[in-house]
Amino acid sequence: MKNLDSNNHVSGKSVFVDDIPVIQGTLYGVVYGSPVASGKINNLNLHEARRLAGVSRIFTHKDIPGENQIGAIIKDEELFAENKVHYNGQPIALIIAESEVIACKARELIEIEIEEYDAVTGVVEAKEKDLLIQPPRTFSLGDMDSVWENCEHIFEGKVISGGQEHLYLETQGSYAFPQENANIKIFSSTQGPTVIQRIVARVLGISMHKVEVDVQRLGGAFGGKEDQATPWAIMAALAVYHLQKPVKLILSRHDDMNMTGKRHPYETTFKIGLSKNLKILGFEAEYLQNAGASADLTPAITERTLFHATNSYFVPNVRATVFSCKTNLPPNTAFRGFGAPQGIFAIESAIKHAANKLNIPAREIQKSNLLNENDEFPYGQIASNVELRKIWNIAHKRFHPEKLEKEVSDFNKVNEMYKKGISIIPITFGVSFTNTAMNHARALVHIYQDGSIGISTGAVEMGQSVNTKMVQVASEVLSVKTDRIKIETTNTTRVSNTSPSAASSTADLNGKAVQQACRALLIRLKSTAAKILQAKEEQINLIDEVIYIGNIRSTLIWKELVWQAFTDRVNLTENSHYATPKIHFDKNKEKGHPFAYHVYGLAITTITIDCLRGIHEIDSVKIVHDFGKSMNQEIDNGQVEGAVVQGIGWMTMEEVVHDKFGNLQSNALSTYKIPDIYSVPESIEIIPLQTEGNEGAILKSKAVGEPPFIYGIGAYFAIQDAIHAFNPEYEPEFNSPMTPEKILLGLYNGGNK
Ligand code: LUZ
Ligand code: MOS
Repeated sequence: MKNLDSNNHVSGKSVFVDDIPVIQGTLYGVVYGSPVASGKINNLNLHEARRLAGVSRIFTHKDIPGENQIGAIIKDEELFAENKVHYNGQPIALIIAESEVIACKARELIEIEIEEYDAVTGVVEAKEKDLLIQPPRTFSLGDMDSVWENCEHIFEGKVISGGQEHLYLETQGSYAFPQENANIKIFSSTQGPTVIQRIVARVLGISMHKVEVDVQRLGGAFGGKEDQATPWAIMAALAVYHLQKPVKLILSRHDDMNMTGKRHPYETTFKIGLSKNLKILGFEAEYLQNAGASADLTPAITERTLFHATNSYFVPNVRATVFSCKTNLPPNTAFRGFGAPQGIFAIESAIKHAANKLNIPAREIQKSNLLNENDEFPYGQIASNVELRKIWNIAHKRFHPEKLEKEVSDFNKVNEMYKKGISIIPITFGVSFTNTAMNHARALVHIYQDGSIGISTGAVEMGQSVNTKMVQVASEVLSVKTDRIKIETTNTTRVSNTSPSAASSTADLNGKAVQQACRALLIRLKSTAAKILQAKEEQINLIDEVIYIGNIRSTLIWKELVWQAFTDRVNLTENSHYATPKIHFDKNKEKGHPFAYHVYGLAITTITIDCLRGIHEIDSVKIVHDFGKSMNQEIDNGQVEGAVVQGIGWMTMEEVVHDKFGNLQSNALSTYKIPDIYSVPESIEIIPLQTEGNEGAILKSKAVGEPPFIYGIGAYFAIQDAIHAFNPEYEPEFNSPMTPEKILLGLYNGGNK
């Protein structure tokens, strides 16, 4: 089944927040952000701006009836800065006007006096000054005190990974409406309708039931709208609260890039110890994570880094510590992978570093340490249904990495100014929100009297095709045609208390709830069918909209059955709740069983660099990926391809640059390069490892949103490999992204060319 929205997307009919027909009297908001990254507001002069014709009102913290506090995990973030500002672009005021153009003009007229402080932008400085979002967290396993003396080889090093701008096509935005009795309805481009409902209520000092949040779909999110859709929805709601007029607030691309957080940059120091036969005996890592000015989702991202510190390997002795450093940048936030890619890049760099020093291919170390069944992760979970060796073997049989390596070295022998490189990366990704409490979802299923079906869940469609998957689930359980099924908008009045659509878990959690609801409805319908056909309930089967007694086809069909059930006063609506079974985690001990299951995979990346220009092309990415039993291979392949390209972008070209004052330099598409059609790999080959799947996965079809992002890391090591072919003196550093500048430095530094 193809994505439900495909036709409407390509013909431009799909509705995003900014496409919602505008209601008469609508006003427009523009946000005034801090011009400096750190300082104290001495005076804010709104006089001239307020006088501009067409300006309705300008709001500041003084207009907040409830709490000026939007922090979802830690209450450390103001909606509007009151006294001090902590990053450039931090909202200080909201201008509401008859048009966006007028609001923008008014913004130019705002005058501010700020006593500027020195900005802290780097993690090392932040840590030295003890500027932390939360106390450091450590996961450990085994005995780190005595491990090093047993190691034959010990290596230490440093790994840096950069930030990443989400660059969803649809920028952040919301459109809020006054309702009767001071209720407010908000259309928002958010992954988390309930987060918005909760925090709007907090800031306005009203109860959650007065706030309705509705989401049709998002034009991309990637984590950027898990928590950071919130401020713009609150601001629109605040203006509605005071003005009782519809208010639309859509960020311009420039404001979006300046004001919102990104993937956390990391600086990691590691120590790795190996035995003579290349077993990793010890791994120690200290991750300095650049959290930005407030916590946002950082505490959860911290955890996911720790959960993925050893990637696909069993390491008996581990100590991994994250320092969440507080800096004067916008609060960094969720981004596909959620701290796991940063952790995995660190251990893969450590392995590569060791391999370089030992003058062996990294794959020898990788292979020797792959996780086995019943191995213990540093967080206490016991690995089960581990597919890594199977994947490794399939990759070898189907892709012949030794042959590929030979092709690379043959090419490199005869080409002077072009060099090829190759790398292998295995991945292991834990599926479930790391915060156990978030792993539940609900579905509301109506069967209408004509046999058509309407489904509401907490799942937000953001291009990942979750709605299509929900249709598949219902269609499979009820055995009805997919075009009988409609997926409704995600709305807090129909499905309450939702977790955000995140953690690759949306289809699992919401799909399970849909499945349960449909199963309950099916039981009732079978009971009606048994009555009509004078058969036993357990004999009744529904197959392709026809009712069977055993395997004998009856004349009763779906539509008729539903109508009969309705006239028989059967309840044709079901509301179902699903909570992932068995998972738990003890944060005091840092041990437990946090994940429903793991997703495994492996990618072989080959690239060619141009040694004159320092640019590169990805020749191929060859993947063996554990889909479980994919319920929709085309959609899942699409997720893998998109994730790989996004991962390669993070590793090779996307460079978030701030100057030392904390001003974003890469604040437009002319200065921030994301992969385009010309930079995607020549070929992405995906071998689906169809495994037994896992009961925790919907229809045994494993989560696919984030894990394949990590394959992109392979591009980094493949480029290093190519540089080395050109410059034998190359001293590899682990500092992503591998931009053309860094490639050139690698090619010509220390070498004799
Ligand atoms: N969001 C979240 C996530 O709140 N918790 C998680 O564990 C997570 N993992 C991946 C992506 N988003
Ligand atoms: Mo996320 S990184 O919002 O799944």
